[in-house]
Amino acid sequence: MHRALEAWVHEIAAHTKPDRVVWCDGSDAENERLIGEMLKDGTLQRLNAEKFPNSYYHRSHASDVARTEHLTFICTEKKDDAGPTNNWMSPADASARVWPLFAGAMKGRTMYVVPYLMGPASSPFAKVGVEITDSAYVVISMRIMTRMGAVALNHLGENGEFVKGLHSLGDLNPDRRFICHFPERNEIWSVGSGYGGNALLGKKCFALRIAGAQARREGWLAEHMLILGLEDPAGETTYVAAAFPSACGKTNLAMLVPPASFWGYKIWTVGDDIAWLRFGPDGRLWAINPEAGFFGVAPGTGPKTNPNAMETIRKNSIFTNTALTKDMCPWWEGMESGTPEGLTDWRGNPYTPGSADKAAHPNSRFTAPASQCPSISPKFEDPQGVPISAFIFGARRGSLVPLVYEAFDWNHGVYVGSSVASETTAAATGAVGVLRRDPFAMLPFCGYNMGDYFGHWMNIGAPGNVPGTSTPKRLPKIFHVNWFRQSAEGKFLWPGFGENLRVLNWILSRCRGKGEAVETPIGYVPGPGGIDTTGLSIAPGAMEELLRVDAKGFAAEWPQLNEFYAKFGDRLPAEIRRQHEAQRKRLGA
Ligand code: OXD
Ligand code: MN
Repeated sequence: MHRALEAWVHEIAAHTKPDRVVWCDGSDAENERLIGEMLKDGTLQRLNAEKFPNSYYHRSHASDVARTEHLTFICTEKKDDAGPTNNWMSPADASARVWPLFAGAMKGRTMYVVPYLMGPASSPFAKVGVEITDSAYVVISMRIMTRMGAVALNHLGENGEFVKGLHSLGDLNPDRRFICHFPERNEIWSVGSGYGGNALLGKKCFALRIAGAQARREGWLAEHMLILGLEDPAGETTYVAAAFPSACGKTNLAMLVPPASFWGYKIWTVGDDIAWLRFGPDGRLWAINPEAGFFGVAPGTGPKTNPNAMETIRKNSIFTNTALTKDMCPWWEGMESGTPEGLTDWRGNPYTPGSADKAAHPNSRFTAPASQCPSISPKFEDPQGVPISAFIFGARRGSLVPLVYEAFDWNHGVYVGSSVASETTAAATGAVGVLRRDPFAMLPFCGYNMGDYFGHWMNIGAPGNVPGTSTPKRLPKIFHVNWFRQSAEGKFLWPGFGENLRVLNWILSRCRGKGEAVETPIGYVPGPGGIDTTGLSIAPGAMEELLRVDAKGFAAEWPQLNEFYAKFGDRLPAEIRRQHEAQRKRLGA
């Protein structure tokens, strides 16, 4: 037994006063027992056993359907260490305001102790977390999303380090909802929400906010990035990691099916949301996906947009806040053409086709084991991960930002990542479609001062050898993409989905020292013919428009970006300032 773990579990039980404490082992029998209990009490409904075997439906409280960024706090001793982009609460205030919400919160409930491992079982990069929760839905979801139970306790041993995560549904009242992170003591408190990003503490809370702070201390990276391998017809696979804001298509890109004209190419999925990266013995950055499952946005996922996801979710999956068909199958907008009769909407009401409301909540989700994905990479369980050749930053921008461009070098690429702005989506509570700065797609997930985070990225790429070795660094190239450019009439200019391979292929050739490129004030864009358009149906002139760099438009945004950087005061790295000034000059602003 691990004494510190046992002591913590006793402390939490004494405070939350559950009727019983259950240590979860992650076994099939335990999973079946929990599912049986939830079917009885109505937390879950069994889905059509023929079409979706061993799959379940869950409807969350209508006020608890997305991450609540305004209720998410970084609790560092000093406010400046949380930085201007995070909500801050001092640990003392958290003890006074949030800890009492846990007092007696588990009376009449079961307290589950959920040990889990982030990363492949034998990976030296894997880390252990333990989540204490009073939600059985959280337990069965953690079993899909992480390596849960005995495997984590084995990894922990008698003295290993672990991240403490305390979660209670509380009374689900948003007025008493807090998601608090203590990066200085590797601890998370979450109360008042059962929604994935707030309640499955291994994901955003640990693997990004807490691990991000650990990564800075220990010299590695914890990023909001998918990882994919692109295999060419010669059988060579090149891996890239790509950061996009929530609900901007990371899962679709990670599972992309190449267009017919790209015969012999194949995409291998390593991860769809989170990457942990470290220097390997060859000086390259190697990435693992710390997760074991996909918690994907359902609406828009269909046989055309993401056939691999549709295959992945056919069994052993959980669906949350989608609609339901008459024959108990999950349904959402974009799953198929047309709307079937007899749907029940995500709130549990009969749905009238053609109604202005959506049948599925726009942030409804599937939770499915990664191992079921037809494109899952043979390297998914590789303890060392995969070597990354390119970082890609993406954004949802209806205008201005070209389809793809390449940064001049590492420092410029870090500047590009730091300047990302994107239109907001339904993945977080609040207005949708509003442009906001979302550096590295990490705005909601950076567990410390984002100025220091930019500095950490600069340090990772600082000239010289891998720290502590005589191996020169071999850094990935850095790119920016935007699949979401629209015409004046509001039509998407780029078809996206499988066709994005054409862009990835240009990126791949640049990584191999090939590929036509033209220098512009913001970076290199593909030269004429740089992107293979064989078999692509696209409006005349669209390709030119997609690759056009509107220097005046970028110059007009420069002051707004300047204001954003000013927020960081002296925590903004001098090199970001220097890059920003150089960009101004190049833009002629
Ligand atoms: C997610 C998110 O769930 O980014 O991955 O919100
Ligand atoms: Mn995400």
